Amino acid sequence: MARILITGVAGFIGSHTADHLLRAGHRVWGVDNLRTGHMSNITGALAAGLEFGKFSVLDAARMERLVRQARVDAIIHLAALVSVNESISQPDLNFRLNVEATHTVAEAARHGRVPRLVFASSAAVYGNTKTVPVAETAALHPISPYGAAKLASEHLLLASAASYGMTVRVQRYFNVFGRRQDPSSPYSGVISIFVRKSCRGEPITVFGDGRQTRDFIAVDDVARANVLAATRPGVASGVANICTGRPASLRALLKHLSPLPPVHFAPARPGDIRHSAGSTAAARRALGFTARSTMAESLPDLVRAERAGESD
Ligand code: UD2
Repeated sequence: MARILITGVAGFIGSHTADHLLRAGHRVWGVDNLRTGHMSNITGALAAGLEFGKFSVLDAARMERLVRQARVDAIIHLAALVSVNESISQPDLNFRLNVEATHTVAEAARHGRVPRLVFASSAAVYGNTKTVPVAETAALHPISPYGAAKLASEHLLLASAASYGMTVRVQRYFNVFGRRQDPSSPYSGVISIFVRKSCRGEPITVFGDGRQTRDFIAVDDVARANVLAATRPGVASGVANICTGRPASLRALLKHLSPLPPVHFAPARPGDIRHSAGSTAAARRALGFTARSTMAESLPDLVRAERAGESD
């Protein structure tokens, strides 16, 4: 069984990743400064043995101490500023939380001789790509400070891999959805927003004509991809999209909402991309990963959880 450290463990993706690792019998440490994460996300993980520390990954001394003491086999670095809009309004904070923090984690891994590091990157590194599905070899032209910081972090980590011999897996997540994604934030994913409003009978707003498509991937699939990247034997450094390869339109999403709340149409958001989907080949080849659940299969579970007022 492996010894794994998750940064950003109390966040949406971090908490699900911890649950999956613990269920598989691994030993898990987690850190989170609770800026956007919530302790309620890790109630189950704590009960299942998660060892939690509340501090920022920018605290280099504490990070290094923890990495040395826990003698971890892998770090899954998920701690980040996660909102594209916040990165635009606060570029300094974006730089600190999405670039400097990655460097601090990479240095803790180097000093602690951690053999493997898994990094949460994003489809935002591609920018307005015209190619669908987009492969990892496509041109990278991020159009937000967030996307630029994720790309800078990818380069820093892959250079660490080349210089110091650790294995680095870069995971480019597409549109992740599922339980514990905070729908009260205006920057939350469209699925969380629509599911909450549908359950409350509140009107929803579709920006644009609703024919735009996204590669929606369930958080359980993303957590499984993280577990594979951190624990699968014989994995080499590299980059992979974490996506389904099967895009769906907002209109298709509306068909699965029951009851369907009143729908308003508004002009498309500035900068909104029309179609987004990823190529799945690299993740299959490098990690043996294929997404299992579809949006249609996952939605009823999400609706049930929302109705029951469950946070997990
Ligand atoms: C996703 C990521 C973002 C960044 C970006 C890169 C999420 C939540 N966001 O943004 O972090 O990586 O991809 O390309 O995964 N919409 C509505 N009504 C609403 C909310 C959204 O019509 O109330 C539309 C929105 O205009 C867009 C689509 O739904 O066309 C998806 O929006 P989103 O905010 O869930 O995700 P996206 O792809 O803009």
